[in-house]
Amino acid sequence: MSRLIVISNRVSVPKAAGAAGAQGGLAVALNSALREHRGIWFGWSGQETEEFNGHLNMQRIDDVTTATIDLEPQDIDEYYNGYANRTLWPLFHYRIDLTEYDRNFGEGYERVNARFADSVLPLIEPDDLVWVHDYHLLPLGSMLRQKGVKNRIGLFLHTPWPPARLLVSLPFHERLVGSMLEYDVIGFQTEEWLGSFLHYVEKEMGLSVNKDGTIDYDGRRIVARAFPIGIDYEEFVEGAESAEALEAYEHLKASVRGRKVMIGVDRLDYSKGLGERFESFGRFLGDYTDLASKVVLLQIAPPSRGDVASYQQIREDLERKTGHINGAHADVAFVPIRYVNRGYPRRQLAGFYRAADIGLVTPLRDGMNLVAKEYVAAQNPEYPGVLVLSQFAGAALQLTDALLVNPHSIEDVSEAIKRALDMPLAERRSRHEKLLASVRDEDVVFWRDEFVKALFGEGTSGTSPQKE
Ligand code: GDG
Repeated sequence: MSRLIVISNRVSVPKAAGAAGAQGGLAVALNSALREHRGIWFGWSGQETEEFNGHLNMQRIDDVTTATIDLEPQDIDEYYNGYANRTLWPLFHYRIDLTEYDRNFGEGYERVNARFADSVLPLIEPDDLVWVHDYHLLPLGSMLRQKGVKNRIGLFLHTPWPPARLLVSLPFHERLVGSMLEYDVIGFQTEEWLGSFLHYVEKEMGLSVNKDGTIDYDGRRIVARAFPIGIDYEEFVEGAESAEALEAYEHLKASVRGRKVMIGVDRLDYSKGLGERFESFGRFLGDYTDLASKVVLLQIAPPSRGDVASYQQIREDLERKTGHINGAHADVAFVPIRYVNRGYPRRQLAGFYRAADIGLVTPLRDGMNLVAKEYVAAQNPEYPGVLVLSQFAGAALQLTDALLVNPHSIEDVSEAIKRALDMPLAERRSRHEKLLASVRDEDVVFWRDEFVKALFGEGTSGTSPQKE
């Protein structure tokens, strides 16, 4: 069996056996694949060093090896806070108004990608499969090729891929996308993002796409495909039934004293549509004043990327909106929005999801959105809650039995809340059953195995002759 080399911006160091529940689903899935393949996970340690030295910090836990490097402050500024989070992230989430183009960011991005390539190079053996993750590392495959790596290399993009008309606003977009054609497999979350990528490739690069979605380029065949990511279903359901989850469930239920609970769980990010969600909830409270004291919105929003100005702004904006809505609709013994800027252990989170009558997942744009799937998995199938889901989340293409909404329309979301509250139990059950089947069958293990199979070259028409 080939070894697997996973490369991502950050490495989630596996916990010792028995403590796996403390990790996110993606880390669990990748770690188990790495264990099966005796693999290595390479990336940035998250630490700063005064001057880059390429020193590899290797750790081995069970059969998984992690290898990390430290980056210097300029790298972190230009590559991570800069090009990744101030240029590509907003652009890929259709926010060209927030997209910053700075030559130093672009240079820093290429420099750090080259540093990643140099550092990981000595770890790659001839039969290894190399799996690169996300928008931080788009040119990494081509840099590895330049250094003579002939292995199969794949990329999975966790974010959306923007329409060509938006992407062309990025200076040197041809260079960035051109570099991606050195991968053997390019994976997207959904057919929609895949379609936008293929459209760009045809229109801007003049390449032809075969009927099966493959692209012939420079004597090689590139597989571009959708691989919708899922959650670690088994782990999540087990967590939702744990003592910690039950305690969290009861704690929340007791605190709301019979009110209906709506829950939102999101990194504090402008792509998640939190401001619009709060406004919609405010509209609901205003339109249905008789229900206003009977509902509560619990919004868990751990801060992220606090070094970037647009993230500081969204934080201020949400604090203002929360204050405004609570000021208008609270009573002496009741506050409609509980807005919490911190994270909770996964099992507690599962208990909160289970206690919520409505899951509000309303991003303006999202590659997939795992919270929607976690909410479904955490429900009691006898008395399931209702998922209200943005049509602009990748998950909406699979979770078609949710109440799909336009998150920009506060009327639409407000009415969906009303519909969810009124939904008869039989309809809740039948919708939940179908949602659950999708979440269970297309879980993270399925996603990972499908990608690794494609990377291995299984099930693809035509071989990928290795480049000399
Ligand atoms: C990117 C893409 C894609 C959140 N708060 C807490 C907590 N979380 C966990 C959730 C969930 C994860 O973080 C968030 O995943 P999402 O998928 O919702 O969103 P992104 O972070 O933007 O992820 C996205 C994903 O990559 C995977 O490909 O789906 O589209 O943007 O698992 O539960 N976890 C804990 N405490 C919290 O308070 N423990």
